[in-house]
Amino acid sequence: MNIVGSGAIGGLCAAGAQRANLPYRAIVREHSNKLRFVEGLDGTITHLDYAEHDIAKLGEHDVLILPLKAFQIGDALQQWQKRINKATPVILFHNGMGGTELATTWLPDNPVFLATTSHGALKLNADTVKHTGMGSTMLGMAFSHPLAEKLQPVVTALMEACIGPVTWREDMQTALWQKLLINCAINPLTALENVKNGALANPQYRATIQLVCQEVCLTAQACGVQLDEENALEQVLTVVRNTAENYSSMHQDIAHRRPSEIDAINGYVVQQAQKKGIDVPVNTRLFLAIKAL
Ligand code: KPL
Repeated sequence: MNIVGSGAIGGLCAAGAQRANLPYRAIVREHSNKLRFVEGLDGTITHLDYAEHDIAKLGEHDVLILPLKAFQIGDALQQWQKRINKATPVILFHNGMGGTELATTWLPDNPVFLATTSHGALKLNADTVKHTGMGSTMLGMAFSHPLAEKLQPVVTALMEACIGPVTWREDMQTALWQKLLINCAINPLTALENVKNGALANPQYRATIQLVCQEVCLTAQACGVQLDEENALEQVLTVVRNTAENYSSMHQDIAHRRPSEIDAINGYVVQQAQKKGIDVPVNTRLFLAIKAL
């Protein structure tokens, strides 16, 4: 198993693999630091192992996991395309939407999986990640593939060890919209207000979160995806509570003056809503506010 990048979620995956004694290779992107330590929810520290030399090409028994930012996936796929076999399973693991389209463009022949998680994880510094909140991971195919049936149990078991519990989703697009809803509500608000996720439980944010939920549900429905509107607010608040001690990834990106995933999160909703002629004023306001930073 090959895990690319030094992000917080990649760190959780590598630590999970190491604790389960699964062979893995942590691959650092150019100009990035190596992650060294991952602090678990129980405070135990996992020291990550690094392959000393790079691999030339991945085969069909290698799995490639790309836990990257949404805007890094296109470049990564373009680069990895030349270094993998057509049968190498690839797992795209990012917030927001766009993974299916990128996989269709760059890896149309490979079995490509999509993963999304509600675990909270935070980079404390360049070499340390802390697991800050329990969540779960959804896994499904980006598009149908002849190897899907054979690979599903293998990839699910790997991901279960890395970042479980894992639910296999035949309706992955619905799972992605469910996670999109959560990111649309939590990420920009925590970044703009400079607060941890837990602060959003405060009643002062309730009306905004409720409106974000309504707008995302309406847009999803127009795109052919049925979200559970009645429970949408409660789903967001559950993640707020479970990851109360986390700073969201967008909070961290803005705080460290890095590019954020806003285009793939609220930006995606605004774009889809525009296409369908739906007004999404609150998502638009949050999108523009983050863009203006
Ligand atoms: O996905 C997340 C993120 O920060 O991007 C959540 C689940 C909201 C955890 O912070």
